[in-house]
Amino acid sequence: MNTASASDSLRTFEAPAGVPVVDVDPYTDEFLTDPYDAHQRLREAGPVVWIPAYGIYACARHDSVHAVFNDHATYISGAGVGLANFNQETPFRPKSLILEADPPSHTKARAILARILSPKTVTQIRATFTAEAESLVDRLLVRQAAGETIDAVKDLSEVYPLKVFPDAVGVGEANRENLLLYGNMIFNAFGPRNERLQKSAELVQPVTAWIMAHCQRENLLPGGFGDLIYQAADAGEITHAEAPMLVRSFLSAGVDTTVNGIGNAVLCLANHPEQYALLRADHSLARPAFEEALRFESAVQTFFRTTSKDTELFGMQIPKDSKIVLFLASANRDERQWPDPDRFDIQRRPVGHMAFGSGIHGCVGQVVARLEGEVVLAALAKRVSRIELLGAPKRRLNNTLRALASMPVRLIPV
Ligand code: OVV
Repeated sequence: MNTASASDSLRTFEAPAGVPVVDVDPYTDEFLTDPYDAHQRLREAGPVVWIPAYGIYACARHDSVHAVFNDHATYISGAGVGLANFNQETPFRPKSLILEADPPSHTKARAILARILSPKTVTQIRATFTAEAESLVDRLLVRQAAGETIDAVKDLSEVYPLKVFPDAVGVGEANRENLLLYGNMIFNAFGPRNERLQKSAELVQPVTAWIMAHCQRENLLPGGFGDLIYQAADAGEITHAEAPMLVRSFLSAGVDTTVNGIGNAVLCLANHPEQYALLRADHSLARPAFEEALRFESAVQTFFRTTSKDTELFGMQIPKDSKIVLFLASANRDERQWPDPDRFDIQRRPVGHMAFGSGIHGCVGQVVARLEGEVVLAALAKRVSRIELLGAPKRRLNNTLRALASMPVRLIPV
């Protein structure tokens, strides 16, 4: 049992010999609000450390996070990529055929999703995604001119992915905000069964049937990403029973990630006006700016692996069936990897960042995610000379995501 929370006082787990102990709880409000000092403590303690509150190993350095991601035979995903060990407890929903799977079954699912979310697809959707970003920013400027206060989260970073991604998957217009409730719950569920998960599960409960219905072929428009999954089933690549499960992966992973990737990027640019000025002067920086925002404020903060055998990692002995949490956001601020890591610098080109993971499970949707980020930032750069925060942005605390609830802004038109 490793689902105890740190508030179950005294119920901590004995440290394995020789592994540095770091007494943090990565799921408190304080940690999630500002994780960066704790990340540094975790990194300084060593490449592999022990978190007693949950009885788990942790990697917070770039080299150790990279090493675990790139040894998928030792560090498996099939026992879950959150705190829960599916070898010891039943998953709260049927396992994802791609996220919570290992080769060879993972390989088959991955090939289908990689083909659907390919660079060729991006060339086909780019013009539409660009036009939607530009028309959204135009409409925001009109509303603002009419006296409205614009919320860069509610009116931009949530609206844009909820328009373009479900359109591309082939989900109808009605009730798409259900996807936000679902994503919030899914990413909370990678953490402990705390109050945060409980509340998000209650909120999503009434819309679970809607989510599952939209994994079915009859509710997916012909030619969209969802329909393409069913075409792969028609072609015999997967069974027709597996098809809705792969559509579920689109609906789970494709919205709340980009919502917060874009939200965090806009916040970074609002907080660093000199960097926004560089983007304004050279719109081709939209893509590297989004990439740097992913490094600086990684939307997905953590994923776990489980050891498939007794192993050794950076000199530390780790027994079979141990859980290891990987702090992607900390790897992305590792001073051993990045010069001046706490500086947001859109000219950096942070190749090798861990925000999309690495190895065989590296984000299969990353070309679409990057497209969304790029075209939103480029649309802002074209039409907005400055982004002013009108008040403190509010976070939406999530066990896994670095998420925002609201960000009132003034967009100064060009
Ligand atoms: C990367 C990711 C996050 C959440 C859910 C899934 C994948 C899935 O495959 O369901």
